[in-house]
Amino acid sequence: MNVNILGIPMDLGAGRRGVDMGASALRNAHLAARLRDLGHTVRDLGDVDVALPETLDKHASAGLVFLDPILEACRVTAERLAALPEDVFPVTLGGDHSVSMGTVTGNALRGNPAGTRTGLIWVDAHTDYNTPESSPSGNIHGMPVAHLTGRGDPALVNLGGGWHLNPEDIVMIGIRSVDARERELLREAGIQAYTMKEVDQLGITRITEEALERLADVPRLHVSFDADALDPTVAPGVGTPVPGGLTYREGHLLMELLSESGRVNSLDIVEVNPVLDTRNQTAEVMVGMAASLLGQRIL
Ligand code: B3U
Ligand code: MN
Ligand code: MN
Repeated sequence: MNVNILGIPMDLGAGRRGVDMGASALRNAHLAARLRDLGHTVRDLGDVDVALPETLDKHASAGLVFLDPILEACRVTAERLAALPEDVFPVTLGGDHSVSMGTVTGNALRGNPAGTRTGLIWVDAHTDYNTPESSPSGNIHGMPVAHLTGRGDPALVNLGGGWHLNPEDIVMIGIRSVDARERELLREAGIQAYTMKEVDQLGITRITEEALERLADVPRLHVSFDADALDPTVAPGVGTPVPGGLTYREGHLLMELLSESGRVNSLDIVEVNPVLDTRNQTAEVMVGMAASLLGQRIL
């Protein structure tokens, strides 16, 4: 496959500094070489320009912290991804999870300016379904999925022109931290979210099968993997660690099963925070997850 890597070194959407260095940490953990070893043709497209928080006034407009520079980075990200040839598999490196408003939109718009129907597999401890009104923090990394489905700030909602995700085309896995109002919004929208309780009860194999079955008619699938979905013992370098996450083996199994399905077209790796990490462990683990999604086999 032709794999293209694009970094979005942005921490404006997160509550603490450091995930802007995530893309660099993932490159340092030999992402490109690992994917080349699997037989892929890998090209690194470099980074999208992102404003530094030190150069900006930190103020929230209408409940959104750093709205304008985040909007701009997402707009450029979407534009770059939409312009790629259709056979490319983009691997986008965050950055905080607000980058996914740009990545999911750009991948949907590739080869089709009106936007192709896309299924989203959101691997995360959090549902990231807050709106500016429901958010307890104003941090935009807690809001990307709501905006992708067309709710929230009008400018962010309009990143894809009229294109949006259908709530029924979203499956979340690894969930264990949801805000009170966010829970109501998720229920109203009818989004399928597998919490850690379901991971324990049903197992990753059944959950992945159900997810692929639910998305059976959806032509394009995007995986957005927030490093905090993994247990903090496995992935300590994240800004908002939540105990009780996916094990190393569950994370790999999920990626291996998705890989075997042959249906995934693009991947985000987000929320890796080298400042809080131990010897780049989290970036190394996440590179392993990407390798499993892109065809790494034990035998
Ligand atoms: N739900 C909280 C916390 C949060 C969401 N995503 C992350 N943290 N990484 C919020 O601020 O919206
Ligand atoms: Mn997230
Ligand atoms: Mn998260």
